[in-house]
Amino acid sequence: MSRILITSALPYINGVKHLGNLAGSMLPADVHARFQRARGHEVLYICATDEHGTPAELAASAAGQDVFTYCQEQHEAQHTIGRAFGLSWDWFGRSSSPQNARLTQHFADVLEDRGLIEERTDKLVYSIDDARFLPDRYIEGTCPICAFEKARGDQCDNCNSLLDPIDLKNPYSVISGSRNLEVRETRHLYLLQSRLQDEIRTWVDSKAEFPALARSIANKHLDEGLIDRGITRDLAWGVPVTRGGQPRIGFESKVFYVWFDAPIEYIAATEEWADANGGDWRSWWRTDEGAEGVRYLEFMGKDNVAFHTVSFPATVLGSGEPWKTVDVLKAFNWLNWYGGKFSTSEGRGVFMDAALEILPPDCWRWYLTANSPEHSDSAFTWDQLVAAVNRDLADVLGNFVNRILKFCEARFAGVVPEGGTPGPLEEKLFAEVSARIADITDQFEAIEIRKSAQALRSLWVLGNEYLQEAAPWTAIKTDPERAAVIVRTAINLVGLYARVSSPVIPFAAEAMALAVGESFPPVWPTADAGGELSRIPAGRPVTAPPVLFRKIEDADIVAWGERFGAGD
Ligand code: B3M
Ligand code: ZN
Repeated sequence: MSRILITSALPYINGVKHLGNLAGSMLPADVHARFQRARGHEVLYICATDEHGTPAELAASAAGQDVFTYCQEQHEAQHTIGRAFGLSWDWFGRSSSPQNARLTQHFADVLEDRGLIEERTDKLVYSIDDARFLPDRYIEGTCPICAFEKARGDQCDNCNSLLDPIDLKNPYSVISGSRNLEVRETRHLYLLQSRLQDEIRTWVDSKAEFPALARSIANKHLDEGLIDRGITRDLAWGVPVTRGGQPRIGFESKVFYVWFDAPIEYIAATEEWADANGGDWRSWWRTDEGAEGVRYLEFMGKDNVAFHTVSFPATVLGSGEPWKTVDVLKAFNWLNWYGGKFSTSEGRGVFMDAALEILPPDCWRWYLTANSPEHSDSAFTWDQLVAAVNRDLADVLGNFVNRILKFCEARFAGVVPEGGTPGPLEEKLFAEVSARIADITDQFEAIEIRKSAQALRSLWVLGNEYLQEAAPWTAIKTDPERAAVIVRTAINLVGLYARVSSPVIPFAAEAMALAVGESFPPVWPTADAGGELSRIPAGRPVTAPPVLFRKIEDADIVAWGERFGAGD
């Protein structure tokens, strides 16, 4: 048994996440966590809301709430909806926790003690009417290059030039529209990443299991040369800047930058979990206190990779302390929405709460796994969703389960029949199922998301093929013992399906397990199908579950298309 630590990128606090966020971090992390638990490993799956920064402040004020109340409510909402999707977090924390504040301040202290943090003076745009410094994205004005009037502080969307906000002409605050702006000097802390260049490269090179996408993103930044990074901001909402436990002089109205404290929350959320459950968080994170043997996997979208292969390692390696670092970094591409992107700010696409209003969680989990934006972007389409639900889940899996259990109820009084011995058809089935179990296990182990789904589907298909060939409805008339073997074997297949499908469709898997009297959550099968398909003994009562998967109707698609504005 190994100890496996899993984290998925922390969803930002500003509202319920869309399906792209789910597909590219939390769902595949959950699938892997469920798989490894079934394998008998000790798994800790940690996630949290990422709560600091200007967008949270602005979202709160747009909602007419103070930022504490806003974050509290949004955290609860994300927690509830994640659970409804079956996300089996061992802890879903908050980056605004006291644990994270302490740990973030600790890292800053240690980094400064080691000469890796220094104070510098920046010139930033200050809005007198808003009484605050404006981050780049909250300043707009006329592009000094092409005269476009709505250029953003960091980039012009018209001519694509990268800009410095102090070069904009006629700048105004995006927050209030005020043009009453001036450039002011302000002091900030810089993490001297340039000094960690070699150490980080050696670290990246040592990570044999990093996939190509993660490695190439890391190397691109390293080849360009790491730049020192401002880790504080002129903001009220965040981790206060301290030195040795006291407010840092001159930094009373500043906080740490959200991307400095957010990854530290992976560790702090584990501490939150330990504080709530009496666990030992240090044995998961300190290699001098037991974390040496931990295998740590991170799941995230590709836009987060640089932060996890350069910035966060700079914090952790720079501390010189024995922290556990990531072994496997699984990065995802985008799930696109009808030619564009899912967008939180523009409310485009299907969001997690709305998704559950129209279909049960397993339908989404299956669809987003089978069509995972894994090795390239993938496009959401209603047609693919219909195919995934109606064909794979309803016609292939649901139909098989229902057919065999209904037959058992009708012809064997709902009791697994005894008698007979497996014949050539069963031997053939065992051989095929053995190969499929081995393949499914390999794909889950390798975190090949789409291939895991394909492998599962091809195992499901075997059930219908077997029933078609074995034809128990004919055998029952001429050879009841033969019919008994077939029904017993097929019911065992239902039990096996419940086990191997449980990482992806946990709700249906539990219903299947219950229907055939098996325990849940399950134990992963061996690849010895002969053994695995004779676990459920003759004499056990079984019941056909209520419809496992309802089919999507044409009328549903019309209604959903209108509701979500898809296709136009
Ligand atoms: N919150 C993802 C985002 O909002 C970011 C991930 C943090 S992981 C430490 O795009
Ligand atoms: Zn321009």
